[in-house]
Amino acid sequence: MTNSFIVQIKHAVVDGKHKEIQRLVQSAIEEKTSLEDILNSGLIAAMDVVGQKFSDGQIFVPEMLASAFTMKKGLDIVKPIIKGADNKSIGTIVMGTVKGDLHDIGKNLFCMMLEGAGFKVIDLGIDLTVEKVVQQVRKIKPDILGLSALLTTTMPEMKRVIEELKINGLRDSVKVIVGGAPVSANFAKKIGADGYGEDAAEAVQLSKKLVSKN
Ligand code: B1M
Repeated sequence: MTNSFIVQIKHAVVDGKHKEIQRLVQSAIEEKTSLEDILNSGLIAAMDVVGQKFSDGQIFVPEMLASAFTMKKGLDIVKPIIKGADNKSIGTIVMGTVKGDLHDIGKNLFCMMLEGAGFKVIDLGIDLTVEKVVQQVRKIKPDILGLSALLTTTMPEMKRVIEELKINGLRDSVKVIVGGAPVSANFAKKIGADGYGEDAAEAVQLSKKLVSKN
C-alpha cells in the first residue's frame, strides 16, 4: 500500500531534497510504515524515476548526485533498524563495486541487509582494481565475495576478477556472487560466478544458501 509518506519520500529523493528526507523517513517509521515499503516503494522507486529522467535528458549528473545524496541520508535512518541487534556471524562476505564504477547505493543497501541477516561484512568500497580484490580475498579468506556493477561498461571487470582468482589459486576457496542493475543470471553463469541476486533481498537469501552449503 502506498501511503502519503511513501509518496513524499519518493518525491524528496527525485527532487534531491536532502534536508527533508530524514524527517520524512522518521515519520513514516513512527507511523508504522513497513521498512520494505519505505525502501522499495519510496527510496528505491525514486532512483528508477531519476534514472529515467537522466536517460530522457530531463536531468543531468548534478541532479543525479543530489538524489543519490538524499537517498543515502534516507538510508542512514533505516540502517540501524535493518542491522538490528548484534548477531553471531553466520559467514564473512567481502563486498565491493568493480573498477570504473562509482555507484554504491545498491551495494550499501545489500551490505546493510547482510549485516541484518547476521553476516560479517567487509565493504571494500568502490572503483576496486582486480588486484585489490584478489589481495583482500587472499588476506581475509571470506566465505563469499560480492561484486556490484551499475554500468554495462564495468560489468566485464567481474569476469576479470574471477579469472584472476583462478590464476591465483583462490577461486575454489570463495563463492562469488554478482549483482547490479545491468547484471543478469545469464551473465553471472557466463562469467562463472556462483550466483546472482536481482535485488538485495534475493542476494541475501542466496548468500545464506551459499554459506549453509559450506
Ligand atoms: Co549513474 N548511471 N552514472 N550515477 N545512475 C545509471 C546506472 C544509469 C542506468 C542511468 C541511466 O542512464 N538511466 C546509467 C548507466 C547506463 C549503462 O551503463 N547502460 C548511468 C550513467 C550513464 C552514469 C554516468 C556515466 C553519467 C555520466 O557521468 N555521464 C556516471 C558514471 C560514474 C561511474 O560510475 N564511473 C554516473 C554517475 C552517477 C552518480 C555518481 C551521479 C550517481 C551515483 C551515486 C552513488 O551511487 N553514490 C548515479 C546514480 C544515482 C544513478 C541511478 C540514477 C541510480 C542508481 C541507484 O542508486 N539505484 C542509475 C539509474 C538506475 O539504476 N535506475 C544510474 C538504486 C539502487 C538501490 O539500485 O544500485 O541497482 P541498484 O541496486 C539494487 C540491485 O541492482 C541490487 O540490489 C539493489 C536493490 O535491492 N544490487 C545487488 C546491487 N548490487 C548488488 C550486488 C549483489 C546483489 C545485488 O551481489 C553482490
